[in-house]
Amino acid sequence: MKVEYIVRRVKKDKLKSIAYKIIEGKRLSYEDGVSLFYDADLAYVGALAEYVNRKKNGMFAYFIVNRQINPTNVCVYQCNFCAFGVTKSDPRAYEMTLEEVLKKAEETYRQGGREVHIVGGVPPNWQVEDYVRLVREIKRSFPDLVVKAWTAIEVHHMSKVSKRSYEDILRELKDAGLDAMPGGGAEIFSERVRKVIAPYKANAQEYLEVHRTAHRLGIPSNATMLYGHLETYEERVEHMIKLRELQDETGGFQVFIPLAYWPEGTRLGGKRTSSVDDLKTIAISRLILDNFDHIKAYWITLGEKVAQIALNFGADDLDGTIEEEKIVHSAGTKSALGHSKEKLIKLIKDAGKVPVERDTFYKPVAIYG
Ligand code: V47
Repeated sequence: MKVEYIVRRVKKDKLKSIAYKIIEGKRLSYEDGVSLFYDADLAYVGALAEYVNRKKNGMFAYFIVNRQINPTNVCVYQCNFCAFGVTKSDPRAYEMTLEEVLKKAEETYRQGGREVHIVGGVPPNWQVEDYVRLVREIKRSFPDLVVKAWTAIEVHHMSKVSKRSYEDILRELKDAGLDAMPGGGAEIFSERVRKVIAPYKANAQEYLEVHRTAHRLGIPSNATMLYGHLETYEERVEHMIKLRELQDETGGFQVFIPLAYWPEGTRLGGKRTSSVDDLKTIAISRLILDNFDHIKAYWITLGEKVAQIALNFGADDLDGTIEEEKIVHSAGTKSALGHSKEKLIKLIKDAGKVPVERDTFYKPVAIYG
């Protein structure tokens, strides 16, 4: 269905004018984004988002053969939305040895994986050298594996405990073999909400400053937004616009990943997001973030079926095979793990898209036409 046909059918002038802006390639304002959340239905934002996505990515939808490694769940920050991080004395606390981490990296490499995504808690006793050593040893053992590691939260923490600048720390990590940074830790930038859900860790400005510094040093990174807890639609749009502003400045973000909140076992509690909210949030992010090439439908939080549908609502990437994931599984998701490459290819094909196996930097390594 042509997007112009969909625009003609919509009754509200405001929504019509937003659609014309999109067709003319003009940037949406904060008010436009808020209006899409409140006034537009899913089919409308979905059609517009898919129009934009196809202009950017054609019929391609991406995935990567990768593995997540969560080296420890011990965390000083104890965010209220998180069911993964525990204190050192908690009976659930664990810390992997370097050998255990390397064994996981080896498995990934042997299975044809291209990336290890390292994300975990922030333990009280870790020094900068502990974070650097992990990167250096993985890279030394498996030079071909891309190391996507440590969020802005960890980098800010390292800076705090060592009294060194973000730049200094990121340079050392890069020299050790850090190739890219994941987007975790953004949560929601609104100070009002952050005070309640994540009162102790890096704030919005600090998160953005770490990414700004990484981009300046040639370390590409990803961006996330945790939604579906206490934030308003206005705060979601404000979050996206802050990312869009930084992207205008640096161009260093590779992909935006909306993360649906899972409440089980968290201190914050609450309800799960609806699939309509998930798809609308993905679609609206595609429309607001005009300077991001990619939007990820993270199947761990969305579930495979919604992630698959999202590929027709503005998303063009499914993340990857992942193998292991503890953060959202601690909070209740039942997404099965250890998906084969073939399973992801089938999910994408059944969504009517052309599967592209990519590397961390969205360079295609195989097209399954
Ligand atoms: O920052 C924590 C989220 C993030 C919950 O960069 C939760 O490619 C839902 O950032 N319900 C870490 N989400 C994971 C992450 C990520 C994942 C996949 C790909 C990339 C990438 C990054 O997980 C945290 C937080 O926002 N999280 N608890 C929860 N209860």
